[in-house]
Amino acid sequence: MVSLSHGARDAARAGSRWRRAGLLCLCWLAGLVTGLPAMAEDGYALWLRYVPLDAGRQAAYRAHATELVVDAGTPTGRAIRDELQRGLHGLLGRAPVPAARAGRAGAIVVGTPATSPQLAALRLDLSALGEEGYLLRSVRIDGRPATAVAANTELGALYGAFHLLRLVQTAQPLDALDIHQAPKTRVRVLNHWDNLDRYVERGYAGESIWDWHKLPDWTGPRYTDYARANASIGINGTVLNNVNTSAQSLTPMYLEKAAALAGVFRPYGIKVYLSARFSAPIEIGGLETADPLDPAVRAWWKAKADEVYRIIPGFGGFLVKANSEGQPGPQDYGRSHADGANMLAEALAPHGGIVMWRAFVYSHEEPDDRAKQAYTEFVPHDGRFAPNVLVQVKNGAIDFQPREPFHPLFGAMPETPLMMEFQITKEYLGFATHLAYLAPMYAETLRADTHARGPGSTVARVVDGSLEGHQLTGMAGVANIGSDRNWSGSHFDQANWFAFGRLAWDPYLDPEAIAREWVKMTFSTDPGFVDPVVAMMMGSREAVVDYMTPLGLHHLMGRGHHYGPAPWVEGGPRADWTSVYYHRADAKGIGFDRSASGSNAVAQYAPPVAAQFGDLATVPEEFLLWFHHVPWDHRMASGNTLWDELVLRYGRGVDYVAGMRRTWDGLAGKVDPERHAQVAAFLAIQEKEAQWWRDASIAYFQTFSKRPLPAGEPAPPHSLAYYQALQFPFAPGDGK
Ligand code: GCV
Repeated sequence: MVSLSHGARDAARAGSRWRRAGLLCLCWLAGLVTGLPAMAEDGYALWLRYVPLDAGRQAAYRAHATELVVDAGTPTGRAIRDELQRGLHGLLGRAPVPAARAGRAGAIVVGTPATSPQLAALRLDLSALGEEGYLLRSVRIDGRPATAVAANTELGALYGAFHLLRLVQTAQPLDALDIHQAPKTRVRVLNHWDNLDRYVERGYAGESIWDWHKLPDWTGPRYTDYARANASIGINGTVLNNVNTSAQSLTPMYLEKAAALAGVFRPYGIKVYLSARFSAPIEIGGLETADPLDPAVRAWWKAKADEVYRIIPGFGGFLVKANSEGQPGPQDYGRSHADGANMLAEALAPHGGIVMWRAFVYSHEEPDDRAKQAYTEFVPHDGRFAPNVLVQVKNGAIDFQPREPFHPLFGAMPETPLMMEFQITKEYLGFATHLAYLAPMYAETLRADTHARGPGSTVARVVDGSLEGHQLTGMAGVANIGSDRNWSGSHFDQANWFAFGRLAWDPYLDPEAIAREWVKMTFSTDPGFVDPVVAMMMGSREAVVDYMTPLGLHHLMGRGHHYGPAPWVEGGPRADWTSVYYHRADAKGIGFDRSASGSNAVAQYAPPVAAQFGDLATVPEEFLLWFHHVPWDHRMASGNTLWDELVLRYGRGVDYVAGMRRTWDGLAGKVDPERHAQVAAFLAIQEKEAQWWRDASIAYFQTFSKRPLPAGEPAPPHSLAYYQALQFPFAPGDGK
C-alpha cells in the first residue's frame, strides 16, 4: 500500500475537498439545467420524494390545490396538514394556502363530517368506508370546484391524503375523482426480527432502527419518517422485536421504550405490538412454570397485559413463536397451541388486544416430512382458538423459499382466522444486493386456489375473511428495514416494502400496477424509464427462482447464514436443516416425493389440488421437484429431458440478470447518478452470484445425473470441491 506523509495527506484531503465542492456545484448546475434535484439522492425519502413536476404539470395541478382546509387541532390532523403541505410544495413548487373554510376554486378539503362542516354539508355516503376507508371526490362547494378527501375517521382521512399525493406523484388527473377505498384486511403489520442489541435476524440493511439504548428519551426524526412511510401504504401496526425474543422486552424498562415509539406512531394510525416469549413468567416473573393452564401463570399474563396497556395505551397485542426452532411453548407442558394462544388472548381481551400465533412449527424429533408438520399440529385445533387470535401462516409450508406452493393450512381451518406472513427481507432471495421484486411472488400465493369451498376459494379470500366470513383478518410482512440510509439495504428493496403494504391493504391488486406506481414515485414518471424498469422488475423474481432453485427445488443455500449455493449440505444436528433432505438427488433422479407414493403431503390439500399436485402428468412444472422425485430423463413440456431443462433454467436466470444490467446501464441519463451507480454495482454483484449459483449447482447435481450439459452450455469454471470449500463466516443476518 502507498503510504502518505501527514503533509501530503492534508494536501490530498484539501484537494479532494475542492474536488467535492466542484462536483457539488456541477450537480447543482446540472440540476438547474435538467430539472433533476440537485441534492444527492441517497434513497432516504423512499417513495415520498415529492420532487418538482415539470412546469406544465405543476400549473395543471396547482389549479386543484389552491387552498388546504383541514382541522389540524389533533396530532393526526397535523400529520395530514403537514404531509399535504410538504408533498404539494415539493411537487408543485407551492403549497396550498391553509384556510378554515374553502373559499376559492381548487380547494382541498380533508377530514370527517365531524371535523368539517363543509364536508358534512356535502352529505357524502361514507357508510361503506369503515374506520380506515376514505373517499376522494371532485365536488362543488358554494358553487366552486373542490376536492373532498372524506372519511369516517381522521385516520381514514390521512390515508386519503396519501392517496391524493400518490395521484399527483404518478401523474394522474384530478378533474373527476370518485375513488372509494377501504382496506380488505384489518391488521396490516410489519414484523421486525430485531433484537434488543440492534442485531437484525435476517436483516441486510444495517442494524435495527430501534435505538433501544437512547429510548425513551430520544426519539429521532427517523421514527416519524418510518410512520409516514408506513401510513402512506396503509400499514397500521408494527411488531418491534424478533419472534425469537428475549423476555426482557416485556420488562417495564423496555415497555417504556416501546411506549415512546408508540407515541410517535400513534398519529399515523400505527399500533405497536410485541413478540412475547412464552417462558417469560419464569424468566422475568419468577414463576417455576409457564404452563398455560396453571392459574398463577394465567394471573401473571393478565397482570402483564394490564401493565403493558397502562404503559402503552392502544397497544396492539402479542406475536408468538412457540415450540418452533427451540422456542418455548405450551407443548413443553403437554398443552396445545390453542391452550397457549387462548391464555394470552384472555389476558389481552379486556383491552381489545389480539394474539398473532405463528404456525411456523416443525420439530426434528418428528420424522414426518417437515412440510406436513404445521398442518398436522394445527388442523385438529380448528375452532378452538379464542375470537381475538389470528393464526399467522407463512405463504408456504417450508420457509419463504424463492417459490413454494401455497401453505396447505390455507383453506384447511375454516373456523379459525388465518393471517398471511410474507417475508419482505430477502433471506432466501439474494439478501439486499439481488434485485428481486417480490409482488409477483406474493400475488402468486394470494391468487392460488385452495378449492376449500369449490373453485375460486383463493388464498386471498381466506386471508381477507370473505371465504368463511371472518372479521378479524390480517397480513404480516417480515420487515427489510434497517438503519442504512436507504432503509432497505438497496433501492429496489424499497419496492418490496411498498408492495407488501399495498397488497396487505388490497390483496387483489396487480403487481405490475404496484411496480408502476412505485417506480414513478421513487424514480421518475418518464415512460422511457418507467416501462423498461417495470418490465425488468416483473421478471426479476422468476430469474432468482431459475438461478437458485428451478423447477420446484428448495432449501439449497448455505447452512445457517443462507448465503450462496450449498446443495451438498448434509449432516449436522437435524436432517431438515440440510439441503440433501430437500433435493434427494440420486442416480435415478431428483426431487422430494410428496405424492401418495412418498410423504403424501399432497393429501393435505383439497382433493382437486391434491390430484393436480400429486400426479406427475398434471403438476405444474414450477412445482415438479417439490412434489415428485423425477427421473433425469423425464420429458418436460419443452421436449427437453429434466436434466437438460434444469441446466437451461439455471442459465436462463443468469441471462436475465445480464439483461437487467444492460437495461439499467442504458438508463443512466434518466436517473440521478447516485442511485444509478449503486443499482448498477448491485446488479453486477447479482450477476456474479447468479453465475456462482448456476455453476455450483450444476457441478454438484452432475455428480448424480452423470449426463453431459446440453449443447452450448458452458461447464462450470471450477471443480465441485472449489465451490464446496467456500466459507462465509461473517455473512450478515444469521440467526444468533
Ligand atoms: C426468526 C427461518 C429463519 C429464522 C427465523 C425463522 C422464523 O428459519 O431462518 O431466522 O427466525 O424462519 O420464521 O421463525
